[in-house]
Amino acid sequence: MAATDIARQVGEGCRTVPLAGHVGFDSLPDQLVNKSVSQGFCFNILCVGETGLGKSTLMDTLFNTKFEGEPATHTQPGVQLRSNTYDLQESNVGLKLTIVSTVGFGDQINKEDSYKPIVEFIDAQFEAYLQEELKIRRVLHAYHDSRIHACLYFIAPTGHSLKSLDLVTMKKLDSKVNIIPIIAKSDAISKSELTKFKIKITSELVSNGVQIYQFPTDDESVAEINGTMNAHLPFAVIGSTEELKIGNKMMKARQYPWGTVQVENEAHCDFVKLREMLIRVNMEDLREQTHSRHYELYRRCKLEEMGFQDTDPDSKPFSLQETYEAKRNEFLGELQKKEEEMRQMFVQRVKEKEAELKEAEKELHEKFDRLKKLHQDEKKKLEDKKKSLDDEVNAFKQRKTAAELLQSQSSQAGGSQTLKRDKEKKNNPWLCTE
Ligand SMILES: Nc1nc2c(ncn2[C@@H]2O[C@H](COP(=O)(O)OP(=O)(O)O)[C@@H](O)[C@H]2O)c(=O)[nH]1
Ligand SMILES: [Mg+2]
Repeated sequence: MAATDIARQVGEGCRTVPLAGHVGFDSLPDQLVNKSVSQGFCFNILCVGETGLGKSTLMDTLFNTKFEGEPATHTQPGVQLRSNTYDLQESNVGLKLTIVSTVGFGDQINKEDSYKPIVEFIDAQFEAYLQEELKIRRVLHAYHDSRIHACLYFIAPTGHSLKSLDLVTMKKLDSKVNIIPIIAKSDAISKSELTKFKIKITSELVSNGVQIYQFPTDDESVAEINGTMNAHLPFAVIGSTEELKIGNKMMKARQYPWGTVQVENEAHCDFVKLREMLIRVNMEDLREQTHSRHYELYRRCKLEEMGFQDTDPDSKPFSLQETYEAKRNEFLGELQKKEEEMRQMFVQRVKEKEAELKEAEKELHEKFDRLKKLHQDEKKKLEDKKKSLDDEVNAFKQRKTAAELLQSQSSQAGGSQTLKRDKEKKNNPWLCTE
């Protein structure tokens, strides 16, 4: 249902009645102011820009103080975000101010991923807020909201055009944060060059589809000034904490051999315009836009990613409970599917192992049979050899017996012949026996 329809319905059942006397609810705005003042406010600024472009100096100049911090070096291996929170007090209004600055931005040879730590930082603050919101016991009034309300993007005063690093970074950030582009150290650029540079930057932002923050013109009280200031973007600023006596007044200025540039002189730079727009006129709108536009987008994408929806596929309202149950059923279904898959896999693995074992057993049997046969063959060969040896032994024995017999016979025969010969010798001594 559209918001206007709801408004009409509420209006239809509602009658306007006059009051006979003072009731007191006209003090509601005052009550709100008092409550807000007692709670205090918080504002978080992100300064994105190359090292040495005057980020820290501008913050000191804007808030008329000296925030501590060492100047960053150009030797950082990557981009880091340095965050500091300060408690400031003006009249009876307390402000918890967080200044986040990019350290090492633009100092690497490969600048391809320079925007990533910035995007991650912004998302991390949204995520922390979302987690607080989703808690069962949430304490949002006491929660330190660290979401970035304004991103001051420092452009180098080259007078040429935007660097690709600037365009890529701003493009990546524009749906997450209110970008206010500013030309840093604008005392380094001449008046005519500055006018051309502003036009060039604006046209490049438009042609690359970079959405920068527009000061709101829907509130009548600020519509005129905001409308005029939108035309002055990007603001050309100068920062300085040095105070010089100009006339009979102490003023923030930068002194050069050829003259003095006054930070708060609108003829010299847009510093006053920036301070006016950022702090004095639109601080609340920047906070509001952060919550209702950028955080809302992050929250929506995140919840959709988690599977939450407002309507079902037939565009009927879908409650959180239904979404939860649908998700739970989907999860249980997936779990069951996974379980079944694992069971199947297990059975398959067991089968494979069984087949492997069977194969190994078969191979073992075959090996055993082979060895058994080899053994039998060997045994047979040995038996044959033994038999042939036995035969040989027997034959030898037979031959030996026969030889012995023959020898004994021949020795017997030899003995009778000797007797015969002795006899003959006796009868005939001249007989030669040999
Ligand atoms: N010319 C000029 N110099 C500036 C301006 N703002 C700061 N600086 C000088 O630039 C140098 C670096 O400034 P710093 O604030 O540390 O830069 P950061 O690294 O971006 O924080 C310092 O010497 C400042 O005095 C400016 O608007 N114009
Ligand atoms: Mg610095």
